[in-house]
Amino acid sequence: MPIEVKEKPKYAIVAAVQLPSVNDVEFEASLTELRELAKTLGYKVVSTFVQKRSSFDTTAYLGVGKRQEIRSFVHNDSGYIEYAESVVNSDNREIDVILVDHEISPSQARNLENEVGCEVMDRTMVILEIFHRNARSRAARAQVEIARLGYMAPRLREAAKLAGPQGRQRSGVGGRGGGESHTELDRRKIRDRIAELQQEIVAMEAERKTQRARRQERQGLATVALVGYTNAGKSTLMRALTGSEVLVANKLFATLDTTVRTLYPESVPRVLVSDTVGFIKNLPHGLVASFKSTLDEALDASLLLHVIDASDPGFERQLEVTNQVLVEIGADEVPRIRIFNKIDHVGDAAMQVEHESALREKYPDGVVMSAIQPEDVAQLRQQIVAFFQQDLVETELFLPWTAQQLRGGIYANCQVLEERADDEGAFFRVRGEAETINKLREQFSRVREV
Ligand SMILES: Nc1nc2c(ncn2[C@@H]2O[C@H](COP(=O)(O)OP(=O)(O)OP(=O)(O)O)[C@@H](O)[C@H]2O)c(=O)[nH]1
Ligand SMILES: [Mg+2]
Repeated sequence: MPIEVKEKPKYAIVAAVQLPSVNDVEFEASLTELRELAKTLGYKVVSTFVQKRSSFDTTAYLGVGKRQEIRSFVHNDSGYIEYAESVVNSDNREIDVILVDHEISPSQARNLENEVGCEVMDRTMVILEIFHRNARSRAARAQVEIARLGYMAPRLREAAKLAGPQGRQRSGVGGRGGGESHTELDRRKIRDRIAELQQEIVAMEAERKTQRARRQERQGLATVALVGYTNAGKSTLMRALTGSEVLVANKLFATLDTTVRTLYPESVPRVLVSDTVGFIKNLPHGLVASFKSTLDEALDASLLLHVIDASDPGFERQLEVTNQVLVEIGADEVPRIRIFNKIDHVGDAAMQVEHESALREKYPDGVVMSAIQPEDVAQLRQQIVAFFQQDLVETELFLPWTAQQLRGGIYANCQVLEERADDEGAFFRVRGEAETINKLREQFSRVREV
């Protein structure tokens, strides 16, 4: 059941175990990201509880002492102030949820929930919830629902236990109530529903493939896909490059569907740009699988624009995550341009210059820019067009006066460098894709034969 955001403020606390393999910087970055994710869901994070451990506690993720500390905080026990002065729930806020920065097992979640007396959501659940809210199209909705059901299935039994003999429904995890038979029934329903959704997706995919094939047939194969970490500025750049109105929002996972638009002003060859779903560290596995089809767009592209938020202190880690996902979906062979975006958002002017030169040194092939600077966008557009013009050929076409109705086709598909005429017809010196030019020649000769 989705959690309503609008009614009253929702308060959350964040809790995490720091394993020995994770350094402080990484650990902090991950916590910051979880807080961002929480904000996207409409939560106000009032406190963070961390604990260094060699491994997660098998019963309830956090150690017993930390659990008690959180319980006291949630219940605002008076003794708590002496216990840990640094974090006091002084405004006596009612904590709605504890967000845990790892994926934890169903029984760990249940035990923690029981012990601290407050709903627990793990990182996976948080991300699934955001995807669930942001999914718009039928395909995205179906994909998210499959991932959610897959996550929920093993948790049903735990939810039933938590609900107790009365079988009252609990929020969050989505249990239906007590009793084995109910759980089994629910599980079967989930399996059936997943199968049904998968069939729907297969059908939608076939449809999408046909559309894509038609599009490519019509417009050649010049396709670019914007990929990268969530909130990097992909949709902003998409808008700027295509003059279209795609959704831009300062929240995580604003885009869940792939949209396709033409590069604007139009170029020869015409270039199609697609925006894709953002990546994130530890993207739940169910979601990677679900969004594979959406990301196929990236696989099919001739060029990837890997957008990186250069103003984020953790940008290198984010860059790495995107690289990994691209390997996972088999798109690591596609040529790509790295775009270090939001340079305008880095500190003051001096810091921008310094950051930019450091980036240029480390990534000589990368582009350092700002999606909100029209000159930067124009330059990037030029670079994209140049990429696709590498393979263009320059040649001459002759169009007899009797076939002048085809003149528009030349202008629509090629860059006309020169046009001159004689008694028989018109000569065009053109630059275009070899395949397109051959098609035009075929057309001309057919007309002549008629
Ligand atoms: N200052 C600055 N802000 C930018 C720039 N590019 C994007 N933004 C802002 O960054 C936020 C995220 O931008 P989006 O374009 O929605 O990011 P996205 O990569 O599509 O994000 P998801 O769809 O969530 O994966 C928005 O608030 C944008 O206005 C930039 O070059 N400079
Ligand atoms: Mg977007």
